[in-house]
Amino acid sequence: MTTLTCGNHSLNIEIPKVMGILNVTPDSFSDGGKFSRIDVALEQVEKMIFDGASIIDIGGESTRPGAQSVSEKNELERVIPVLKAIKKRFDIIVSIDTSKAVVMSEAIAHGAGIINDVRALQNDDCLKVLAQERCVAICLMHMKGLPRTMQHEPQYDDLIGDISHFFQQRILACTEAGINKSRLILDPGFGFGKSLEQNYRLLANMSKLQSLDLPLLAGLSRKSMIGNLLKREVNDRLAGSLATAIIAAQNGAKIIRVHDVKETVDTLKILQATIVNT
Ligand code: 9MG
Repeated sequence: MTTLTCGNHSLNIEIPKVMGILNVTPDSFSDGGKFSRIDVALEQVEKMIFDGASIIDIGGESTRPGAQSVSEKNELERVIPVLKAIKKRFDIIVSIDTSKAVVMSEAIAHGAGIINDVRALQNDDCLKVLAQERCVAICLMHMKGLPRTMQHEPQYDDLIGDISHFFQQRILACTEAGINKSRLILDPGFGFGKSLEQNYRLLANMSKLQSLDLPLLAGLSRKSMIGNLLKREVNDRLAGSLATAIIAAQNGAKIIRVHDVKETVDTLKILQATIVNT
């Protein structure tokens, strides 16, 4: 499969594409709420599009380790006005990072083309809402535990096997609910209930998840697995982020979720030029 239907856009993922992160949370771990005002958010989106982003991912609930949950009302107030403003001004695929059925439904009504759920549609009514909305792609992410506690000594019998098994179960839940498999994207969830060593084992073995026959998404940008290894603060992790992006793309990731769009697009162009000339 080389294209994904994302609302009224068709996304060719033969060559890896970049998803730019726009956080609209006040406590987001790396850009700390800088983009919560609509005009500033629009400027940031314009730059990400200019730099080569194919998708803009908006999140109204922080999923950083230890983060507090946010009410439905607050999440809607953070996300929907920004989504509306982006769709009015730009012709770009917008992904909404949410685990709440009401937010999914409202976001789709306002033009979201992808639902990015770190809880893989396990919350109430999510499967039902997305079964009704047939043109929207869905990213199912693997997370062990919940954001508040997920980094407390996560244990696996077989890291890749356990993640594969989780995906098989979630794919089945989707298809049984009436969601076509062709709409799904899988994300192994770097940093979500994985130790430092487990995250690098996952990165090294990510290609094994290709056997599930669905596009893979990887989000590694500025994460602790980079900062803890390199002893770098969050805004000093660009080199590490680019290294992980290139390894993920070489291991089959078709969408790379990042803060630094321009640098990641350049890095992926170098990879692509090398691949076509092998
Ligand atoms: C919202 N969010 C934060 N990190 C993420 C990741 O690695 N993948 C996806 N799909 N979403 C993420």
